[in-house]
Amino acid sequence: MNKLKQAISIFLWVIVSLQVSMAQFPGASAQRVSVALEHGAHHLGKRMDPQMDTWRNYGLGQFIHWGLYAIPGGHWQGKYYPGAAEWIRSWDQMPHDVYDNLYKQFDPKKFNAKEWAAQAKQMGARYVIITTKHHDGFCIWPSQYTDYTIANTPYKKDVLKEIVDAYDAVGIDVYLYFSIIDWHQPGYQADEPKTTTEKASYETFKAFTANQLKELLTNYPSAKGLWFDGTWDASWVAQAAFADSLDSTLRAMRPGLIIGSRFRADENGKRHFDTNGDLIGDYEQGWERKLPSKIEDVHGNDWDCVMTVPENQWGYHSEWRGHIKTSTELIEMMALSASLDGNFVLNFGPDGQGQIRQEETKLAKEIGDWMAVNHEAIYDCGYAGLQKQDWGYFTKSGKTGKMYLIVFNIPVSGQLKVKLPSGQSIAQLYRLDQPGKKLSSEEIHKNEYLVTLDKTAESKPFVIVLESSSQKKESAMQYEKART
Ligand code: JFZ
Repeated sequence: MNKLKQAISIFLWVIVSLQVSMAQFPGASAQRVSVALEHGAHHLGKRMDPQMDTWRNYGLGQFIHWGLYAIPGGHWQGKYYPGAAEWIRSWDQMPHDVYDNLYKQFDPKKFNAKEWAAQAKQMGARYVIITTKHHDGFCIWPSQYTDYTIANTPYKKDVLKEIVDAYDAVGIDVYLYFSIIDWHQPGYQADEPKTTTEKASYETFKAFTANQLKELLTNYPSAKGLWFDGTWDASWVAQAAFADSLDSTLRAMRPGLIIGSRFRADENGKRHFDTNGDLIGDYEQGWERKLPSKIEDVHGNDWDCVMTVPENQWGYHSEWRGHIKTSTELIEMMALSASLDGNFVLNFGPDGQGQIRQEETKLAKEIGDWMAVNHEAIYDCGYAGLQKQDWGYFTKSGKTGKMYLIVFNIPVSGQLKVKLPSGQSIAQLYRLDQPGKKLSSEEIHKNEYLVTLDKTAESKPFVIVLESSSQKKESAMQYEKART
């Protein structure tokens, strides 16, 4: 009898402790094997606070790369630099001392932050990421920790403040891009410091970096997050403990602060995803000039895709070569991003005078004209949970539950296939650009429909709103199932 009691209590103990260990990882499978990490992910799964909710609902953002590299614009002494314009300092044809004196010429006479913000607003961007300091180390704000700043240019004024104020004024949230790599700062090095002198010197660089970041959050209190870059060097990857503590300091300064996966590595040098495969930071920052193709690719994480107009130019290059993306291609990338729970961020590289080039202005206008009619299918929208079809992308509003068909390819039949989850039927179907006019659909299998389009030629992608209903409608499909 005693033995039986003992067996029962051991059994109960095993059940209870199993449940406790599973409860620690909601959403994770019971077989999850994990090692204890001091500097790994701080949260498993998505952050669900209001700030992060705002972030995931932006849909469209603008990236701006602006700095000294805009002056040479991808050329030096008449020669074309084939790399990304903002990297020209690393070109063997460009003498470092020449580049490092460009700041004496930085005097953007045509710079008007309000015009940039108005253009971004018209495009439909709901956030902007601005390069406060790129790899060259030049600061577009008057940092007190270095002389290599806007304050020592002929322009003198705080360009970053002008930009933050202008975007704030039109209701576009500001995020600050910051490069850890700093080619100008003494103490910075790419390799792990080895000698005592190198180590001491790298310590000064770490202190400098922390000071600049705290300064940015202090001076620009409306900024919602930091977008880190230049974090792949061995020297920085080895700084897991320092970066983790800096991360906490910055978050303590600004509750709700948003930082992506490109800031700190874990203690084993794992970047973006820690040793256990969990995302470090608040969203995945690895979708650079590339896009996922299916929902499984994003592993349930928030993410943004940052995209250039030509193949790989971020800063101003006066001579774009190769394929230049059209507004239709960019709108398709934005639609795909929304359909897989991501934000799409389009890059702009203003020139040395502070002007946004005509090609970019034209694209912004075309995207904005499309967004003016169709933004409802992008903002606050995410994965619809429906099977992808060849005509384009489904999105679903997290606020209204409405679904959207963003159509890029019309089949020769003129009919679009839609498969709804079982128990759902189509209640309303209309185009966003013709809301008064209902579209017709035919049920061809259970929960599977063909939507018939008018036979009109389309030159732009368009959106069909699908309001579904879970009310049991008598299915038109009365056929008996084939017996096999
Ligand atoms: C970096 C910068 O070097 C570049 O100049 C630009 O600012 C861009 C936004 O970021 O370049 C990268 C960084 C990461 C990847 C590719 C280019 N990546 O993860 O594929």
